[in-house]
Amino acid sequence: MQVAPPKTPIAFITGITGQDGSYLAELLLAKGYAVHGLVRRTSKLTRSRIDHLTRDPSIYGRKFFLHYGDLIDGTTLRRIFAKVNPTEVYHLAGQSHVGLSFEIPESTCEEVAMASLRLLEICRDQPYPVRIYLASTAEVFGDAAEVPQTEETKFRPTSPYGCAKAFMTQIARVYRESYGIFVCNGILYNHESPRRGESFVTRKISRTAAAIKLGIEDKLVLGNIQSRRDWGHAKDYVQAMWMMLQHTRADDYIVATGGTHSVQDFVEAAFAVADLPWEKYLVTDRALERRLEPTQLVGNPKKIQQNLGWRPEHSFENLVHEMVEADLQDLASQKARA
Ligand code: NAP
Ligand code: G4F
Repeated sequence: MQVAPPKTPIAFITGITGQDGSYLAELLLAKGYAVHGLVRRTSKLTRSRIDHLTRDPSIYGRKFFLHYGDLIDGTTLRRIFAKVNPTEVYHLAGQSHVGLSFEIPESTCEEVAMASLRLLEICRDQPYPVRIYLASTAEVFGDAAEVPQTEETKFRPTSPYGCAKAFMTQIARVYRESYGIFVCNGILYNHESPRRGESFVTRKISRTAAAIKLGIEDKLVLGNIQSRRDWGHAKDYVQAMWMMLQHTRADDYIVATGGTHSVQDFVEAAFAVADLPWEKYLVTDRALERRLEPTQLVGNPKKIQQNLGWRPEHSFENLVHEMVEADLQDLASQKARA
């Protein structure tokens, strides 16, 4: 038997400590949601991207709550769902590094593919309808069958990570069609910010440019600098996630800018912000190149623009500028404290 959902929207976010989870939590709190997040036990209590929320007594324990759990622990996830009774689930957690997925394919597939199925099964048993967002990716297109890609483009992943996300995206469609579950796949292209993990190329570049400027490092070592990506800003992309769950009909959407830049373009722009000659500091190392790279990942965002009215607010130049400035400030204050 289904019961009426609560009046205040209740969000449950997996991956709340990550780049997207932290921006999404801020967005939903500003919209009046009660926000619950899944966190893993770690040896340190600091969770840098959400510490400002847990340190605020007007928020933490009142409208912002954290629950210990892990994607591979279905019993605990089920217990959290029973306690929280979310109206919207944003499933963002999982191993998110494409290159690393070649080193740890089994755990990547367990976390990305099987854990998503586990969550869908739990949502199927909820006492009232729950809306689910799943974090799919451009990597499902891999060796892309067409350029730009649309929601109809064939999946041809080129990494274990892409394969696991392809399974997740397909199984969600099956659950939507066979059980009538309100589940949306956001097929997101690369999105970055000052909160981006330091092992991703944009943050590696912005951080190293800032470190060179401050005399902390003397070179930037990268793999394939001709690689191109469709880069947007994470703040714009979490807005798209929320919009998908507010629509009357569940569907899949590409979220992208529709344009690309090369890794070298990013280096040039970042070093220009730091006022440094990039050619002097950039070194390439073939050991950092991937076994297989996707070809020409660029998304066509027409469907989300037309159906949901989504428009990105940040430009590429604005993104690079914000990232380098943030790293300059952060490293300067670390240096001053040392
Ligand atoms: P991220 O910064 O790497 O964050 C990943 C999050 O998942 C972290 O909160 C991490 O927790 C959590 N996590 C990982 N394994 C877990 C497990 N076994 N149990 C519980 N939590 C676990 O990723 P992001 O950039 O925010 O991306 C969010 C999602 O979107 C990911 O699924 C990613 O694959 C997908 N995506 C990202 C992009 C992009 O360009 N950013 C594009 C397309 C799709 P810890 O803090 O404890 O490590
Ligand atoms: O920053 P990246 O590691 O991001 P990648 O592989 O595109 O994956 C990101 O975007 C996906 C969506 O399209 C997400 F699903 C995924 O979770 C993640 O957020 O690498 C970007 C490009 C690649 O071509 C890589 O080979 O940069 C190239 N690159 C060159 N040197 C490097 C480096 N990448 C990294 N991480 N480190 C380097 O030193």
